[in-house]
This record gives sequence, structure tokens and C-alpha cells, in this order.
Amino acid sequence: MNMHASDMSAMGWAKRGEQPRIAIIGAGMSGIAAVVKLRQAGYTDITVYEKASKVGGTWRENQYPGLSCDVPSRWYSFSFALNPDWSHRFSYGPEIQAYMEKTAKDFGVTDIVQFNTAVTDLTYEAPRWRLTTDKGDVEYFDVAISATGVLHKPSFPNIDGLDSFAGDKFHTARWDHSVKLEGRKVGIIGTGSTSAQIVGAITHKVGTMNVFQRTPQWMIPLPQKEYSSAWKWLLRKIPALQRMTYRFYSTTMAKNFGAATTGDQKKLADIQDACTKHLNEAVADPELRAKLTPSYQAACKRLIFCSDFYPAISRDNANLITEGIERIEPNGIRTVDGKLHELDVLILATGFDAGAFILPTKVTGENGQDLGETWDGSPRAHRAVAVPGFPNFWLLEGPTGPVGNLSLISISEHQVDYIISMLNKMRDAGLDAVCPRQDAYAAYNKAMAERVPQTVWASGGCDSWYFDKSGTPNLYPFPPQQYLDDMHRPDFAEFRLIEDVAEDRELQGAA
Ligand code: N01
Repeated sequence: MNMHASDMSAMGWAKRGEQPRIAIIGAGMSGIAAVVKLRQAGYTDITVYEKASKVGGTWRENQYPGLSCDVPSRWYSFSFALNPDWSHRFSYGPEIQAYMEKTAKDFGVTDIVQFNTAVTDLTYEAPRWRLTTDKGDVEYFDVAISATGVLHKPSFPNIDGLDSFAGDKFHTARWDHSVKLEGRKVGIIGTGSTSAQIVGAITHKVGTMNVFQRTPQWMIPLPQKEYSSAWKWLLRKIPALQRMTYRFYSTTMAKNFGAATTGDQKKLADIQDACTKHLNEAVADPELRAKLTPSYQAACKRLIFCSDFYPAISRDNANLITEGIERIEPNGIRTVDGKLHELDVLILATGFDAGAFILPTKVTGENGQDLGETWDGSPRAHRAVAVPGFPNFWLLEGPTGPVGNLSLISISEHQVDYIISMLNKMRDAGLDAVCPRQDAYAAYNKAMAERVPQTVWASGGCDSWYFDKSGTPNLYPFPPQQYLDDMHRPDFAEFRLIEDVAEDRELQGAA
């Protein structure tokens, strides 16, 4: 029987007996992981869209001094591209970016990326996705995967006079390398992980370092270590050793840190003790120590691993300013006590919009359902990877996934495995589309909401970027290993397995 083009397009790839056309949005670490693992599973018709001119995501965008990863590099690695050459236990940003670029090149990912191309619109036309780019190109895909990262949209503080500052001013994720820091009066707003790394790296060379702190942060020492050439040689000779060290760090971090944040009070107390000891030992001045002491539980905000901040803020040329900011003026920052802190350079270490995910790309699912409106500032997903009403659409590092101080590369890889299981199911059963059932999604999110109060993120007495508009930390509240294990035992009953989209539409219309 001859099939008309329109019939063909309405029929899913699995029924056509073809490869699915897969679009991946974002060529950061989760996009790279997705391409490699999908190909290994036999899915080869893939296009990656990247708004920038290079792969690397967060490691491409963040170029501030002192940038390093506070997750051990042996674990913050692709499982399929372990790297014997990491220079340090916690590697620095440029080295991680080089690793991203090398892995993408070695595995042929770079070749399939459409660079400098932002996806502006994704619209579901059952059973496919119509994808529109900022160049006006339109393409159709059977599967759309969002790999846009969690923290990609800089957050600018809503402070009076921000635009009036006459000196040099930039957000940490948009570092201006042309600005000289040596000998100048530098101010930084914020004391999160980013600020801690910057302050630790630049205070010795600036004239004055003024740190504007709204809330103090707990910091645990970073057990940094440079790897010897002999150790690198050994790892190169014995690849099994690399796998062992990967497993060692993944188990240690999940069992200790993952457990502490999700309810293990003994492990949480150990983290608190380590942070308190660090502060007491590293900051001699009692007045400064008091200003740096948080009033909430350690690990409530994302725990900062940093050994450089306390020595830097204790220097004679550093000031910790805890009075609130009244406004920003052309010459500096005026605090509520009326004092003007004169500045040549203003650095905004004020974090990111953690609720954006794939937004502001407009994503429209079944029946015109808009993803941004569906989320309304409180993004949720089924098992962090899928949303009811958005068939054949997947999120990597989506809402309610495990984040914390874990390896996001590892988490993305597990999520890709889950998506592969769903594609295999579609292929084997000849399905047009799959989509999480509303009741399964509701039950899943209800269980998470019930569990959240047991986490330190909710009970630790702090505010943080983990909280969404609903006032709930948007993270996986059970031990992270449970999530990773679940990614390998998908329950297909949680999904609408749609054999025929036309029939499904009629059924839904009738319901
Ligand atoms: O951002 P943040 P970040 N007036 O949101 C303050 C990852 N990361 O870029 O605490 C005054 O943590 C705000 O104050 P408060 C990591 O996941 C990873 O530092 O809200 N202050 C806070 O101090 C991390 O958690 C690595 O009271 C204002 C700061 O700005 C995430 O990125 C390294 C303000 C924002 O802190 C974000 O970290 C670095 C205002 N109006 C970062 N608005 C690794 O090593 C905000 N603040 C993997």
C-alpha cells in the first residue's frame, strides 16, 4: 500500500521502521553524554543545537578567576571517557573545558552540532516536534531532548542604581577579561560558591577587596591535591584503576554527602562539625568570625568546598561588609548605615535563575499546553525527565533531579540510559509516542513533597536557590543512589504508551 506523505508524517518512527530523528538542545556536558550514549545504543540520527560557538556549557560560560569544580574530577568525568591526566583532585575550569571539547571531538559530537543557533520554539505536532531556531529554520524531529543545564541564566540583583555604576561591572558568568584588577578597589556582591572561589583567587592582587555579604555561608575545606606524573602514568597503564577511582568517589560522595542532605543526622552533624572547625581554625579575628557564622544548618544551602576564602577575607586589604545595600551609585555601593564604599570594579556574584531549565525557549505540548505556564515558577517533572502533556520530550538535569554536591555528569548519563529504555520500548512495541501519565506524575511528586521536609534543604533554616516559587526546594529528596537505580528500572506503567496518535487524540477528546 502506498502511503501519502501526510500519513507518513503522522506515523511515528517506530512504526515506519526507521531511526528516530533526535534533536538535542545544548552541547554542554549532558548534551555530549546524550549523543555518545544514544549512539552507543544504536540511535544515530541526531542533531545538536547550541546557542554558543563552542561545546562545554557552564564550563564555557564561566571563566572567572579561581573557577574549579568542587566535585572530584575522577567522578566529574564521562564514564565512557575517563581521564588519567586530570592535574588535580578538583580540577580547574579551563582544564575541564578542554576535557569537554576533547571528549566532544574524540566522540564525533562536535561534527553534529549546529553552533550559534538557539532553539526558540518547540511545538508538538503529534507525534513529532516542530523545532524553530533563531535563524528562522524549521525542522521536524521525532524526539526532543533538553540538555540546557540548570544554571545558565544569570540572575542580576534588583538593587536601586545598578545601572548607574560608572566603573567596570559584570556578572561572574560574563567575566570581562579586559578589566584590570591589580591594585584596584573591587567589590563583589554575594558569597556563594562562585564568590568564594573568586575572592580566594584575586584578593591578594587587588587594591581593596570589598565583599558584600547578605547571608554568611558554611564552608568545608577543599581537600585539593595535585596528581603526580607517576600516578597519571599508572592510571594510563591500568585503566581498571581509573574505573576503581571513579567508583570510589561516586560511592563516597553519595553515601556521605547524599545521605547527609537527605536525612542522615549523624552524617549531617559530621559536616556541621567540619565546617565549624574550619571557620574556627581559619579565621583568627573573633569579630570577623562572628560575621561569617551562619545561623542555619551546614549543607542547607549548597555546601561550599573552599579553603581559600577564609585566608583571603582575613587579609588586611579585604573588608567583609554585612550592612545591607541601600543603593548603587556611580562611585560605589552605599550601605544602609549611610557609608559609601568606593569601587572601581563591581562583580555581581548573585547566582542564576535556577527555575529556567529550557525556558525561555517556548515549548508547546499537547492541546497548546505551554511549558512555562505549566511550571509557573515551580518546575516539576516526572522522575526529573518528562512532563505530562509533552510526549516524546525529555529533560536532562530537569526539575527535581538530584543536584546537591554531586557529579551532574553521572546523573545525566543515568537519565540518558532511562531515555534509551523508553526509545527501545517505543521501537519494540511500535509506539508513536510516550508521555508520563498525569496520575503517575502526581503520585511521584506527592511522594517527593512528603519527603522534602526531612531534607536539610527544607529543615535547615536557610533560603537558597534550591527553593522555587512554591517555597519548596526543587531537588530529589531521597538518597541519590535510589534515583540512579530507578533510572535503570523504568516502570512503563507510569507512561501513556501511545500506539496511534490519531486514535489517542480521539480517546482523549472523548474522555
Ligand atoms: O550563586 P548563589 P553562585 N543583594 O546563588 C547573593 C554552582 N557552582 O553563583 O545567600 C545581596 O549560590 C546571595 O545572598 P543570599 C553551585 O551549584 C558550582 O555562587 O541569597 N546579595 C548569595 O550570597 C552553586 O550553588 C561550582 O542572601 C545578593 C549570592 O548572591 C551555584 O553554582 C562553583 C542579592 C548568590 O549565590 C550558584 O553559585 C561555583 C542581592 N540582591 C558555582 N542577590 C562548582 O565548583 C543575590 N545575592 C561545581
